Amino acid sequence: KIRADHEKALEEAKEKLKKSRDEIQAEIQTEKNKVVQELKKKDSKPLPPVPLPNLIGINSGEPADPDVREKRNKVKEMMKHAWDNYRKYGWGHNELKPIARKGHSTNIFGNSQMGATIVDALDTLYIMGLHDEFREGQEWIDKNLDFSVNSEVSVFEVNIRFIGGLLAAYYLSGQEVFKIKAVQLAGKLLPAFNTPTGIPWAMVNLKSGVGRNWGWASAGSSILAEFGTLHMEFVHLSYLTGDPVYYNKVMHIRKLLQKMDRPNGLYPNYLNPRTGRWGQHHTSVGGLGDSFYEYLLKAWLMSDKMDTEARKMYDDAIEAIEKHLIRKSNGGLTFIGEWKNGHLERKMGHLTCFAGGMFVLGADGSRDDKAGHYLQLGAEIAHTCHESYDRTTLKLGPEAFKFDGGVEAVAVRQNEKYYILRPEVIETYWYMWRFTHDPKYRQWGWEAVQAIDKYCRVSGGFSGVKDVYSSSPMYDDVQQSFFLAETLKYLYLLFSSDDLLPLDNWVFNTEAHPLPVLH
Ligand code: DMJ
Repeated sequence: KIRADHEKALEEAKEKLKKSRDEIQAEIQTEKNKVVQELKKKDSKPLPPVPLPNLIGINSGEPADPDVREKRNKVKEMMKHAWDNYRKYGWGHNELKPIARKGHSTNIFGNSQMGATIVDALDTLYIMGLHDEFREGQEWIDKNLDFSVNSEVSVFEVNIRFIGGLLAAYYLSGQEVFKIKAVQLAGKLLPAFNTPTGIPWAMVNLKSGVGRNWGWASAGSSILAEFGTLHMEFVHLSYLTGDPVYYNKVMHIRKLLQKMDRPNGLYPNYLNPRTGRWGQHHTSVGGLGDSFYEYLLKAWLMSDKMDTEARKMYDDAIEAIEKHLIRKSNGGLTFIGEWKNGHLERKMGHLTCFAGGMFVLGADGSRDDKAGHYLQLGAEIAHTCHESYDRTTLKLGPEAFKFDGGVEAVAVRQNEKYYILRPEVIETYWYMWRFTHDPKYRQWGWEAVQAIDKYCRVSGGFSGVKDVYSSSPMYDDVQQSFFLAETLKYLYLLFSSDDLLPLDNWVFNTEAHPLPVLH
């Protein structure tokens, strides 16, 4: 039998070799397509229908004032410039190099072309009424976005940009493909939770499901802002699928955190997923900590204020932060420093500037009825962050700035002087605008539009700059996907009327993807 099989295989091989190279390749391609089609059929089983939440204000926002309308149109034009150039030079790649005019990627997206910019930009395109562009993105996602790839990605980044982006696109457009892709992708992230404690790894291989942590994180730890920024998307996944698995994963993290002692009431940024112990005692409202606090507040808001456990955790955390991390500089600027092993570092990151918006968003419903206090705190942070922009040559904010030794809201180290098209300061302007309607926030937002357009715009898109204090800055040649997802969206909302995505009905994830309140 063995000999017979062998002979048969040889015959087949001989037959094949008679064919031309092109014929053989065509046959291989047909076989591949068949496999892909089979997989698609298997994966795109329709999900059980659930009633859609109240989707209010997805097609509104036209401002009455012609001057504001003009500004809003300018932001839309910038979005078009960023998208068209990505479309032309980076299509399907994760991001764009606007000067080299080719695709760009970083290790957070793994080694695969997952079209991060397309997924991140979809909802911004939708609310701006760029429907042809939205459809192009949808088509690419339908045909090309495939998660069965041997690629190690960041669980946090994929969650906030891809799952958040797909869910928002689904809610806004009602197109099933986005929901199906979000659920498929979430399934690929679940193995990251297979750790002794249930605290997920920072990275997971989408194909093998093997997870691990960043080499640089304290003693093999997972990062607070990463495992603590899954809640909103995972609750929506359970809602849309009727499968509690996602909800259970994030609630398990919350329960575990609730049981742990916190030094001075503060959450350290590092937690070891094997031992369940804190790593280095470093607390930050900027990088490594930021969106954990944001998601506690937003879990409460997204639950129509029913999740009072999340609100309590938020209130406790913010009180400790105010006590230990928030100070006033000699010049009267309120800043949020970083806590490192019992010592306050008087430095604030651009990332930390989102907290102004968070404070004002959390003012209503605050403990001891301190709404006025949090509104004021939000305004003070917005002012400080505006100063960090205003004290530069380009009127764009540095990555980090100090309040030490006579320095106020200014970057000192060369490697902290860059601006990479980040959104946080503009995000805070927008929240402050929505809650106060003080015209200075639109004024500050407009200053940022002009500076970005003047110094970051190049013919191939938008680029970050390496030194905001230099009058002839060098470009970093990266158009970050969050520029389209967040920076331009917040600017557009800032110059829209409040009936576009009203905050009573929508909660924005940390990548500015709006998810509806689940009443
Ligand atoms: C975004 O990807 C998200 O806002 C994240 O929470 C931290 N910051 C970047 C953009 O600066």
